[in-house]
Amino acid sequence: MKSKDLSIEIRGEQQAVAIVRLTRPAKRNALNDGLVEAIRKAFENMPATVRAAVIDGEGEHFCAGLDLSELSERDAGQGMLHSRAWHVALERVQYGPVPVVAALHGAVVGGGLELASACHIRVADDSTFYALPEGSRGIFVGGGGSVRIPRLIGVSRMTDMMLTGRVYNAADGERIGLAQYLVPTGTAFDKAFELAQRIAQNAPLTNYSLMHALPRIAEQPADHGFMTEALMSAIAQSAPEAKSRVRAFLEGRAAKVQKA
Ligand code: 1HE
Repeated sequence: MKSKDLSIEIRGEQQAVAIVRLTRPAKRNALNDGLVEAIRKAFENMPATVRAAVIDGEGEHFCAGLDLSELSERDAGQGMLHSRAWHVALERVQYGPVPVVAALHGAVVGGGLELASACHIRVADDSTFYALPEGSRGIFVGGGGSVRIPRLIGVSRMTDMMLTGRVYNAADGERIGLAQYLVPTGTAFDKAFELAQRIAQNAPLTNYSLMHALPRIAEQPADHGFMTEALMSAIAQSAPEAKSRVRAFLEGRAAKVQKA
């Protein structure tokens, strides 16, 4: 796919990992309408060989959020449609065909944090910082952040970030749940790619269940969640791939779980 602000490269064994990169470093990878649409199309049109994806940003920062130069051009109705377009694009990331690992560095702010929070795993390097400057710019989140970010860090922390402009550094971000991995500066992509390659080896149906069922079960009353879990587990275990993987373990041909 061709977009000057987004590149897609397919890598790894059996072409199983897609690298989706924001390539607008001169504007700190700020997300204009074209770039949001390119993200949507990238996840809608993943090649069939792809089993996992990494998303990262070129230059000193992951993403400076919404392209503020486009904001002044919109009236209320257009603003509503704009936000809904972000929702569709980031839903394609979260509920697309494959798990997505975000490799974070530098600024992960505003819509950049909204994009990161639509991914399944976030790997941050030590240069990462997180903020929601919408509060001080007189606007609100519009890319699904009010739904996804509280699920990572809680409503009160998000409220604080928006009311006070609080910036979390990389270590505190990992501590509160903005990222699951913290790695030395300059190594987030390598770690994310390693994780994506590992994820790509799972049975596709297991990955699909994790991406699509887990967040929905989290929204359901417990009683419904147990039922969804039972249905999902019945479907997953009935796949031939599940049978052969379990047999491989029982016959001593599959890796044991190693002590961490
Ligand atoms: C931009 C943007 C942008 C940079 N829209 N052009 N997001 C923000 O409020 C964050 C605004 N950006 C920043 O605070 C800083 O740029 C950074 C901390 C991310 C990076 O600082 P730095 O010193 O490396 O870069 P810079 O000199 O500030 O910016 C370089 C260029 O990128 C400059 O343009 P130039 O033509 O003068 O070179 C900046 O204007 C441009 N640039 N960030 C447009 N965001 C779905 S709703 C989501 C709502 C939000 O995301 S609100 C939060 C928006």
